[in-house]
Amino acid sequence: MHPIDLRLYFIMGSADVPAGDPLTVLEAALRGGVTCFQLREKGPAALTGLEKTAFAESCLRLCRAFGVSFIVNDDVELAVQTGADGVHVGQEDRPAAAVRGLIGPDRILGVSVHSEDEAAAAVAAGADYVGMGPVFATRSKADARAVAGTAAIHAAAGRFPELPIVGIGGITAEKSPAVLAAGASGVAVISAIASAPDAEQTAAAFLSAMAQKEARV
Ligand code: 3NM
Repeated sequence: MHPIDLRLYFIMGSADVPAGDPLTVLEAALRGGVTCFQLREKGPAALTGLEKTAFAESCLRLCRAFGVSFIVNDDVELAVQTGADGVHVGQEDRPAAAVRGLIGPDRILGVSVHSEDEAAAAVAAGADYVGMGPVFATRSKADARAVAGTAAIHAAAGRFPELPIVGIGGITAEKSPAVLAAGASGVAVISAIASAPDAEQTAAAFLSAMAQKEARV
């Protein structure tokens, strides 16, 4: 597997930046220090076909320029076609074990989970990391589950100490230290960065909030 730095995992699709240019936002987030990026093109306004492929290629180029891993949500074919570093799937997408078979052993496989049992199944299917949420209330996912707080992360981290876990859902810079304290390796973020007036400054604020937490431990 590629080494992947999950500490500040930015997720975005074009629909998450309705009023601006998503590539400008991605570049600003990368300048601010996001450590990993997932292209998540979802919803009624999502790009499809050649437009989606071209957008993915632009995102990939930017990520490469900053040495940041580029992960594609759900679309295994797009991930393979563009040479992405990995794929992320949810519980309602193609089964994780099937995706692992399609992408081979070297690409990163991430799986969204909501319980210890789903985390166990993801590990068995060959996941390299899991996303757990929603930690806090979110408006970025229409079909999000009930808010789970940090308890689910704490339980999963205790049972699978080697499994990298990223918290997701409603996470802000201020709330990010609590997610790490529960045992997560990082935080996954859409709106706090994609909707920020200054994505660069906001990404940097996340990293500094998390670094300060570590300095206190
Ligand atoms: N997955 P924001 S919550 C994509 O719980 C996604 O699995 C979730 O966006 C889960 O940072 C979520 O804007 C949305 O709250 C996260």
